[in-house]
Amino acid sequence: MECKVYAEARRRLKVRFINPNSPLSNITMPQVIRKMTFTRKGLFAPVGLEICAAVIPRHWDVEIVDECVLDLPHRPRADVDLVGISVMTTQAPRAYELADEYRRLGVPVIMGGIHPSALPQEALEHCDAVCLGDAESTLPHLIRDFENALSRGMDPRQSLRRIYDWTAFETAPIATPRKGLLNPADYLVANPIQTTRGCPHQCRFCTTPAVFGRKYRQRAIGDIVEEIRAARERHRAWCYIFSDDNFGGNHAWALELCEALRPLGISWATQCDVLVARNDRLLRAMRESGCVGLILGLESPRQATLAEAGKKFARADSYEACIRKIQSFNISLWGAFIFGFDTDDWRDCQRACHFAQRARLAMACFPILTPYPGTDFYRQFEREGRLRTRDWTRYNGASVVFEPMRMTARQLRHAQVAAFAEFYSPRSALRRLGVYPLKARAWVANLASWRGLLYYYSKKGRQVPAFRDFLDPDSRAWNYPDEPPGFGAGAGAVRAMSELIGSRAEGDDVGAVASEEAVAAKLASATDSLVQAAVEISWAAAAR
Ligand code: B12
Ligand code: SF4
Repeated sequence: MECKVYAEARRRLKVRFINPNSPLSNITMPQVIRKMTFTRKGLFAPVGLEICAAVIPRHWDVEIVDECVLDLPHRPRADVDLVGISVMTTQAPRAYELADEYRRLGVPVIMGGIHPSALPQEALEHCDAVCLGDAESTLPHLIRDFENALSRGMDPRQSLRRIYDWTAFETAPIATPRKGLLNPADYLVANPIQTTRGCPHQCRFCTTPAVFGRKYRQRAIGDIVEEIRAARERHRAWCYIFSDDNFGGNHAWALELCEALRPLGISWATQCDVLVARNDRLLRAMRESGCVGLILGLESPRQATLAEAGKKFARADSYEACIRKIQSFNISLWGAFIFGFDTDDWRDCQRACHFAQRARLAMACFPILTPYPGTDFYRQFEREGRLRTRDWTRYNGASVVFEPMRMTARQLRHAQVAAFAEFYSPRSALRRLGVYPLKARAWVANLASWRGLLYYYSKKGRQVPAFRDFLDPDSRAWNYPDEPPGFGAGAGAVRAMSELIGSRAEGDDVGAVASEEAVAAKLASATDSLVQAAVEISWAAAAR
C-alpha cells in the first residue's frame, strides 16, 4: 500500500503515541483496587510518552492513546502519519499486534522503551524503526529523517534507519513531559516526576543498567521544581512519586535537590538504594523536604544471595541497622525482595519474610525473579536452557518463567503467596505498625492487601498458602492444578481477573488457562512496590 504521508506531504503531520495494554494493567487495577484508589483507571500516567510528545516539533499534532485506561481495546485507524509505540516487556505481545495492524493500514510504525531497547531485532519484525534508549536523544533524529524523506518525495518507511541508537548521538538532557494530552483523572499518579535516570550499580536482574547503561543522569533542578509547581497549580497536587530507579545515586546532587524542594511544602516518596542510610545529612534534608517513604530494593537478607544478584554494594548484615537508621528519620519503608535465586530454597523465602516483619517494614513485596531480556540472568538462563517460556506477558514478577534451582516452580509460587499472606496478616501488621501513634495509611494499605488475598482464595475455594504447607506435602493447600510451562497465561490471567471482578472478559478468544497465582499475587498487593507506594500515598491524600 502507498504510504499516506508520501501523497499528502504538505499538510500538518500527526503522530499517535500508544501505551499498549498488558494483562498486568488489568491485574494491577482491578475494581477491587480501584476502590482503594478513588476509582482511577490506571496507576501511573505514561510519562515516557509525554516525553516523546515533548520532543516532537510543534508543527506536528500529537496524540497519546493509553490503552491501559480505555474501556475497549484501541482500534488502529489510518488517520495519522506516524505511530510510536512504547513497550515494557509485559506489553510486547499487544504492542506487536497493534504495530502489525497499523502497518497493514500503511502507517509507518516506530517503537521505543525498555523492551525494544533490549531486543531491537524482535521489535523490527513488527515495526519500521526502533529507538534504543532515551527518546530525547533519538526521536529528533528520526523525525528529521522522516521529514527529509517526505520533502524529497520518498516513502519514510524505506528511508528511516532501522535502528536509532542513543549511544550514537549526543545525550540530550532529560526533558519535561508535555502535559495536557492525557486525562489526569484517569490516574492515581497523574504526575510521576522523574528526577534522575539510570543507576550507578549493576544488579544482575535489573534492566536499567543492562539497557540504559550505568551512567547516572540528573535532571536540571529548576525543571523539576517548575514541573512540580505547574502540577500543583493545575491539580492542587501536594503528594508526589519520584519515579526514579535510584534517587540516591549521587548524594551531593540529591542534597541540592532537597534544598530546592523544601520551600514547596510537598510530600514525596521514591525508590532508593540502601546506602542512603550512611548519610544522615541527606536523610534529614530528605525528611525536611517532605520525603514520607522510600522503596528499598533489599532483594534478600542473605549475603550469598546478594552476591548471586550482583548487588555488590549491599551488605546483608548491615540491612537491619540501615533500616532502623532511615526509620529514625520518620521515613516509612517499603521493602522489595526477590524470590527464586539459585541460592534460595523455600526456607530462605520464609527467612526473608520474617526479616521484613522484624525490620517493621510498612509494606513489602516479594516478586519472583524474572530474567528480563538484556539482563545477565536472561543470558544465563538462556545459555543453561532454563527459560520455560518467552511469552512476554508472563514476565510479570508473579509467574515462574525459568526453571528454579532449589525449588519447583510450584513451590516458588507457593512461597511467594505464603510470604504475602504472612506479611499482610493482621497479626503481622500489628507487630510491625503498632497502634500508637496510629499509622493510618499503612494500616489501610496493609488491611486492603490482606482482604484482597482472602477474597481471592475464598472465591476459589482454596486454602491460603502458608510456609507450614512445605512441611506437609499432603496438605490440602497443595491441591490445585499446576501452571504448565510455556502457555499463554496473559489472556487467561485477564479472564480470571474479569471473572473475579465481574467485568467484561477480555481475550476470550485466546483460550488460555488462567495464571491464577499471577492474579493472586497481584491481588495480594501487587508485586511492584511502586504500586504499593502509590496506594499508600493515595490514602495520605484522602486523610489530609
Ligand atoms: C513507574 C514505573 C512503573 C509504574 C508505571 C509504569 C508506566 N507505564 O509508566 C508501575 C508501578 C505501574 C509499574 C509497573 C510495572 N513495572 Co515498572 N517501572 C517504573 C519505573 C520506575 C519508571 C518508569 C518511568 O516512568 N520511566 C521514565 C520514562 C521517561 O522512561 P521510559 O518509559 O523508559 O521512556 C523513555 C525511553 O524508554 C524512551 N521511550 C519509551 N517509550 C517510547 C516510545 C517511542 C516511540 C520512543 C521513540 C521512545 C520511547 O523514551 C522515554 C523518554 O526518554 C521503571 C524504571 C525505569 N527506569 O524506567 C520501572 C520499569 C519500567 N518497570 C519494570 C517492571 C518489571 C514492572 C512490572 C512488570 C512490575 C511488576 N512485577 O508488577 C509492572 C508492569 C506494568 C505493566 N503495565 O505491564 C521494569 C521493566 C522491565 C521490562 N523489561 O519491561 C523497569 C525498567 C524497572 C527495572 N529496573 O527493571 N512500573
Ligand atoms: S540498585 Fe536498583 S536500580 Fe540500581 S541496578 Fe540495582 S536494582 Fe537496578
